Amino acid sequence: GEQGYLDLCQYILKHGTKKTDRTNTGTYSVFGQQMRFNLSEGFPLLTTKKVPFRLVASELLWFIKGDTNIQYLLQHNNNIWNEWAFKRWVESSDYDGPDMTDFGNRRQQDHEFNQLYQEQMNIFKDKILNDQAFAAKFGDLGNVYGKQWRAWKTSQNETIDQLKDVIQSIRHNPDSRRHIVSAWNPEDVPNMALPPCHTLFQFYVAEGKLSCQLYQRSADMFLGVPFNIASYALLTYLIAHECGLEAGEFVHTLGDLHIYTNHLEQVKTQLGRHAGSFPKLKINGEKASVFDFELSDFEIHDYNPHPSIKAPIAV
Ligand code: THF
Repeated sequence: GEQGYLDLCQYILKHGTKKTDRTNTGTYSVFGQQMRFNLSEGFPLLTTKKVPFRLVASELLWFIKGDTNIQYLLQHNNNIWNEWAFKRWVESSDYDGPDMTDFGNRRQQDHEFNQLYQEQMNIFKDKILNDQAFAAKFGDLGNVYGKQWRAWKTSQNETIDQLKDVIQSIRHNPDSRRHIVSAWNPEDVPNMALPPCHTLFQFYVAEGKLSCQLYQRSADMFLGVPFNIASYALLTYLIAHECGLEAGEFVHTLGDLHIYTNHLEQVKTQLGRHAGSFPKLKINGEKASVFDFELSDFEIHDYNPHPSIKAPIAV
């Protein structure tokens, strides 16, 4: 449960190695840990800070659609992937605004620069929403999750719909040990704005329950992981619903798990809070297929979290 998450954060603070990283932020990091969430006890949306379920759900629906363009996210007022598309624009020859090199770090250190950045980001978002040609060119993150899940390109130029296939295999051959979806496509990694952090997941059926295990190669414990837990829990509930199963466990296996150096105060605040009980997820029973769900088909009940805690995302 939530205590497993809090214990891992505590463990990193105590035993983590200080490491540099791609984003030049710095992290405290450990390698190889696991959390388990019993989905029949509730929906694992952390209570020690408010986790915005609406953003988790719209991101998951975006993956399920096979979409890789942030336009859909922006249409749903979801800004969590903006920086990675923005980066491609400001590094392109089409961009003629003020220099945005290393904007992720500079916007935190330099107030004047942050205002310039916000202006350019607003221009960018406006163009993604209102200029289709621009959105097609700069809204796309490349062959990220949605592409690999729904349309993995083979060497024979065919496509594999891993998500559809795994649902078929859960329905028709529940005892199989091959219920796997991989987002890690080595040939395609160079064509992604960001190589997938949640790399591979497997389903398991026993006693009428569907469980899911995720291998996450890189885990931003404070900002990303609470989203990732809720996202895979929701996916498990949806697939269980389609397959006539109950939701079992979500097992979350982490590779490089880390706390960014500019999240330390936030993590300490969170660790000082008491975890409550998890909320309940209600899904619209009239929808049968995973591919038919919309945001309005999900409701979270009895969610009483501590207040949200703001932190900067490392880009
Ligand atoms: N990059 C990094 N550094 N960490 C990540 O967790 C991460 N992701 C995705 C891609 N790159 C990553 C993006 N996922 C937030 C949450 C998840 C994200 C990105 C950002 C975030 O800022 N959450 C805020 C609320 C934001 C809002 O309200 O708009 C929060 O308080 O939870 C890992 O999948």
